[in-house]
Amino acid sequence: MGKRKRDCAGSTTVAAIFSIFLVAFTIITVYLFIAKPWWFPPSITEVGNLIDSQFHRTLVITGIVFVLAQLGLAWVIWRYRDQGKAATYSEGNNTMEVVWTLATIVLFVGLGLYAESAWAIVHFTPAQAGDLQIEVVGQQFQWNFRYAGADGKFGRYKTVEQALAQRKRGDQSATPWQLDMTDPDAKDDILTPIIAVPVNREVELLIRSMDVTHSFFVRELRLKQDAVPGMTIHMHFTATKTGDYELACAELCGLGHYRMKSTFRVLSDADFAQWLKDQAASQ
Ligand SMILES: [Cu+2]
Repeated sequence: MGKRKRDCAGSTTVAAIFSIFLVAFTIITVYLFIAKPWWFPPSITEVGNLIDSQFHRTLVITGIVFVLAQLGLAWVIWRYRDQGKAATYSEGNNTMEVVWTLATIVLFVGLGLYAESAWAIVHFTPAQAGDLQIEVVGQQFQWNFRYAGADGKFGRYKTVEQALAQRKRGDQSATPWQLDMTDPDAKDDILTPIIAVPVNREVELLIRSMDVTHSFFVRELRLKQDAVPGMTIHMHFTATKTGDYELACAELCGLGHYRMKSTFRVLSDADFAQWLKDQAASQ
């Protein structure tokens, strides 16, 4: 009888370990989000600031839910630990089911509506007239950029027929992604391996791809856009801080994907004009 009583006395250890672990885990997680030892680089666009504010709003709301849920779980584990009695069970509570389902819907839809304006500025509002257009072409495994030059017009690329005819004549390097130099608009186009933009001026990218899907991603712009073969996708922004930033391909595009990087450079007006002049001279 005495032995059986000891068997049924219940256990505090397992419940204590689990509860303490959950509380410690919650405190460490919250600390990492507040102290921010690892965080995004600062945004350099107004849209980026809007996105960051939205991110923080979402993080605060979901953070509060997270903390309450983890502490609640720790409390339940401790409160209903094995106390040597027969277990009771509940078959659920419809009111609570309805309440937390509705609360989740309100939260998600609300945050979505709140974020809509930041999304719309980039995706539904066209760029202003007179912005600086730059063509971006993704290719396994590099980025190519093109500026329209003094005439402000992008020249034609070779047609497939032109490239094929050139190949027949023995020039095996001919492809339809080379400028057609018989087009006067193409003569002053400037091709570059890195992209530079003037600070505080609206830039419109025309994003294309030669082969597979790539993705134009600069963390500081808070923008990421796929480059899709056969399409020209427009994206616009105004960078507000000079500096050199990393441009990466954010779409797994083949074995060399990891080295598909370039530099995104934001320059003052004078530096940009000089840079473009240097690039033109080296064509
Ligand atoms: Cu790529």
